[in-house]
Formats: sequence, structure tokens, C-alpha cells
Amino acid sequence: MKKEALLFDHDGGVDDLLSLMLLLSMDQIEIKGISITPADCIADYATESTQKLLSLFQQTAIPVAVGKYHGINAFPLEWRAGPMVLNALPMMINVDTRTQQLAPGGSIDLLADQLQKAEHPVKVLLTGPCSNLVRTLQQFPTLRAKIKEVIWMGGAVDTGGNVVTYNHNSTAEWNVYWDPVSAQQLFEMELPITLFPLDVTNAVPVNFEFLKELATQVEFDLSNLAGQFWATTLNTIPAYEYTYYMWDILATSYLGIPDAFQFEDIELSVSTQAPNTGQTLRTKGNGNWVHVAKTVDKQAFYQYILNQFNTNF
Ligand code: AGV
Ligand code: CA
Repeated sequence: MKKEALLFDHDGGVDDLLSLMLLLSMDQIEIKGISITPADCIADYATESTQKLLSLFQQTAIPVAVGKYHGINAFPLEWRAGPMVLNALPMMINVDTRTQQLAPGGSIDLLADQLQKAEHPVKVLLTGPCSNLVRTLQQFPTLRAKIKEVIWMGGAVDTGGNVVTYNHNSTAEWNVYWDPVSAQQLFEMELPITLFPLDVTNAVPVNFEFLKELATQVEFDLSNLAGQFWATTLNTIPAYEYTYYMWDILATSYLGIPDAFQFEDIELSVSTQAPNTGQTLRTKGNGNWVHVAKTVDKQAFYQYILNQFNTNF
């Protein structure tokens, strides 16, 4: 089988790391490089989790780098510590990462090198803010031609956002809010972007029905570890009601089940000012056209995850 080359930039959330597990379970995908954005994570912990997963899947040859750029609107530190707990889980704690080295130049060098080397245009999956990719393409504009598709979990178009903070009206999604300037610049680059905003991710919460079903497959490594990862999200702040979604995992699943989604091409722009900083707005005339996932076959999605995780490392 001819494998599809992919560059993956994530920001170390629990669902980002579950997305890495999902990618590593896909036979048709070849991850050419992993870049970590220090957004919804403390980069050291997220790097460790990433390297431990690569080690468990015997894929330590995949280069990993960390972005040096820190966005405009920081994530709450309580969320950013998430991977610290993952690294202490029984299947993770003794995995030795000392022999694994980070790519020395950081994310921009890694992304640029891999795009440069690619013989054919590659797909880029972003499950955090888009800043690393945007900075790479600003520095090396000719590399835009090496990108086949940008698949990005971000934004909220016809639904409310998930940013609840000072001087904000909650119309923005966090990955865009962290660096709205880069998001607007990404749209202006007119690359083929496939966006997975809250409009579609809201349809797929992580619920107990799914977690219980996953647990029936616990004799398989991936189901076991994924179940443990998701259990750590239960006290996500605010902890009085469990609201954790398949955000990044849904965007990742598009690589395996593209036909499960319905899309709309929408002309968008990004607000860079209060009170709606980071809002992805429908814009007539001077916006940029983006391919936006709006609905998904939920059954097909949950079943796909259960199938992919029904295996060993
Ligand atoms: O807005 C969704 C993005 C996704 O990339 N992240 C989490 C996913 O990795 C930010 C986020 C929103 N709400 C959160 C988030 C929460 N309750 N906990 C952690 N991160
Ligand atoms: Ca994320």
C-alpha cells in the first residue's frame, strides 16, 4: 500500500495525544514529523508523552520538535498540565525516552525540512493553534506549494465558542483565540484548508456509553491506554459537569473516514479584536474560502475509533 505522508502539529492536550494514537493506528498514514505547539500544554510534559507513545508503537524514528513561539492569549495552566498525569500511567511511566532526541532547530525547521524533502505535496494536520505552520510558510513562502491540504481543528462558525474569559463574549474557539493573528494569516494564504470547528465537534462528546464500550476491549493495548487517557479528563475544569469532546480526534478521523462528513464552503475571516477576539466569522467579499465540516455520521465515527483501538501496539 502506498502510504500517505502527513505532518502533525499538536498542542499536547489529552485528545491531541489520543489523536497521535489514532494516527499511529492508521496503516495508510506515514507521519513524517511531529511538531508540538506550547499552547494547551506545558511543552516538556507533552514532549515526553509524545515520545513515550512513539516508543510504545516502535516509531521512534519519527522526528519530533517543539515550537518556540508562544501565542497571544495563554491557555489556563490547569489544562496545560494534562500530559503530566498521562506520563505517570502504568503503561507510560516506565517507558524510557532518554535515547530520543528532539529535532534541534525547533518546529519551523522541522516543518520546513520535511516539506522541502517531500517529493509530492503532503497533508498537514493541526490539532492546536496554527502558528508553527504559518510562521514556517512566512519564512519559506515557496513551501506553500508542497501542501496538499491543511486539516485543522479550530474555530466556531455558526455556534458559540468555548473561550470564557475577561473582555470576551465567548464567540471564539481556543485554538484560534491563542493566536488569532496567525489564524487570519493562514486563511489569507489560500491553501486548501479543511476546518473542523465546534459546529461539528459539538456533535461528538466523550460520553460514558462510549467509554464503557471501549472498556469491553480492554485486553487490547490501544483500548486500555486510550480508556486511561480519557479517564484523566473527567475532572476537566469546570469539573461540575463533564464536558470533553472528541475535538482533535474527530478532525484526525477524517483521514480514515472522509465520507462520514458533510462540508460547506464558507467565506471566513478572523476577528483580532475584543470583544470577539478569535471568532471565525462568515464574511462577504473580503474573506477567504474555507472547506468547513458541518456534520458527521456520529455512529460511523464512534465505531471507527472503537475499531482502530481494538488492537495492540
Ligand atoms: O477548543 C478545543 C481544543 C482542542 O484542540 N482544545 C482542546 C482540544 O485539544 C482547547 C480546549 C477547549 N476546552 C478545553 C480545552 C478543556 N475543557 N480542557 C482542555 N482543553
Ligand atoms: Ca488540541
